[in-house]
Amino acid sequence: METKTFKVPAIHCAHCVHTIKMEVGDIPGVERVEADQDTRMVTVDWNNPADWDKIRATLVEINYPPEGLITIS
Ligand SMILES: [Cu+2]
Repeated sequence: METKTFKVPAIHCAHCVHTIKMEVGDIPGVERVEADQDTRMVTVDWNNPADWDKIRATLVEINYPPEGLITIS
């Protein structure tokens, strides 16, 4: 299992948290999505066939891009 914790600056309310949990949670292989409305930190645990590229692409698509998008590998 892989895990990543990152900041999503666009989070501003419980609805944002819900959207991220639903959309990222729908990716096959994603095991857990935690998101905190106050810290704007998101933690995702995943196995195959999910990978960071898919998770990141989904977050960009729903307009919640991870902070430091370019440097996160
Ligand atoms: Cu919101």
